[in-house]
Amino acid sequence: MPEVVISGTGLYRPPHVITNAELVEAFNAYVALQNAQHAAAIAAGEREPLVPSSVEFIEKASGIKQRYVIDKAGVLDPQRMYPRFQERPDDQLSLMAEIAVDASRQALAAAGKRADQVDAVLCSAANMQRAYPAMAIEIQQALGAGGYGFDMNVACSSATFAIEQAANAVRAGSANCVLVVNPEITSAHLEWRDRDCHFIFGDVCTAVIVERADTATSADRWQILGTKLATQFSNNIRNNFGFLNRCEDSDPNARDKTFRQEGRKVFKEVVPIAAAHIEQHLASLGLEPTAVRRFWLHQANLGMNQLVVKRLIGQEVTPDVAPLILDEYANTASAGSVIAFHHHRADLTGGDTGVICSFGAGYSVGSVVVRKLS
Ligand code: CO8
Repeated sequence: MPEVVISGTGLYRPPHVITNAELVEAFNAYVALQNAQHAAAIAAGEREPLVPSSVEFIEKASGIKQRYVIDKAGVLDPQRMYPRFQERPDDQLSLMAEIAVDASRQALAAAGKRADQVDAVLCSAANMQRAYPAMAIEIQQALGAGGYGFDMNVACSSATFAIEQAANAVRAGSANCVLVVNPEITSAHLEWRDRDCHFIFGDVCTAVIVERADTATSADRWQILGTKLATQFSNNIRNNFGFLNRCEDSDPNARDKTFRQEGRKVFKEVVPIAAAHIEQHLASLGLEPTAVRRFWLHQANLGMNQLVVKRLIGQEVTPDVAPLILDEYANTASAGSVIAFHHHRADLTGGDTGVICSFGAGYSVGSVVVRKLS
């Protein structure tokens, strides 16, 4: 079977930044409005008052300092508290495809590939903008790529799971060059009015070129030594939005129709699951965790990442070993570990080994062990 490499990555970063201070100001204005509107019910004990958020809590609990978003005004409007996007006609490129095309063109340029050399497009993300036609097929057409395309969703593990599908397609000979693209418009699934999670997510899109090693011309090639995927059902991160909602006569704005989680439980459960997964994957390749030069991990929580890597290498974790992009981008669902790989690999040299690893709702864990080729 042919060797497979990652030969280029791309990153679309939205134009707007929301700092924690801006976010908390808008959230607290929303809280004041709601409490004033429901003052009588609160005074009568029929309703709990909403409680303000704080910058200090957000930074201490998560490590997030800001996030990028496609629309800022809608999110920060205390009368609205979610992004405002304009519906597009069917003959116009859709929003997810637009940001995907941007990131994909960058990845193609980095890999030194033309779009017509791509023979599979996997659009893999935590949310899809519509049921069909597949986003991947629209992206394929917009780029001028050949072959086939399909959509995948494994929540925050969408990128790593897609990289395995891409590597398998190349190994099996059904494709020579695969584009994996992860448009994550998480601002649209986040409940910005919920104090427990309003700070968590940001928008972004990443793209990765996976191809045969013997056709790759990029100077920056990363051999895929192995991939390992695992899932285990949990309701601790859940979103009930779906196409049956209308038939169930459920409220489309009900709390369960956007992202919700039991954050504490997730934190406790993810650390042992992710650490054991990576350790087993490395062992299957004959590698010790201490031999890994860099861990590009899912970016959901600073403390969670430090604990995962500390379990693996048995010592305090520096940004050189496990770089953080969460402070700047927040949680970008499946794109987080790819952003870390995109920004923090240029200093590695031939022979260096690294692990790209995601953990997400499902639960799902996906790891990709790579080695820099010289
Ligand atoms: N401002 C001020 N105070 C607040 C706020 C706020 N915005 N929100 C909560 N508080 C208060 C609470 O009221 C509480 O007060 P008290 O102690 O008096 O009751 C106190 O702060 C502590 O609240 P929590 O216990 O909810 O806060 P945590 O310290 O647990 O932090 C986090 C919340 C940041 C969400 C944290 O639990 C976390 O990051 N958990 C990990 C889960 C995660 O990262 N989720 C992100 C999205 S899902 C995802 O990306 C996948 C993750 C991994 C999946 C697992 C696969 C195996």
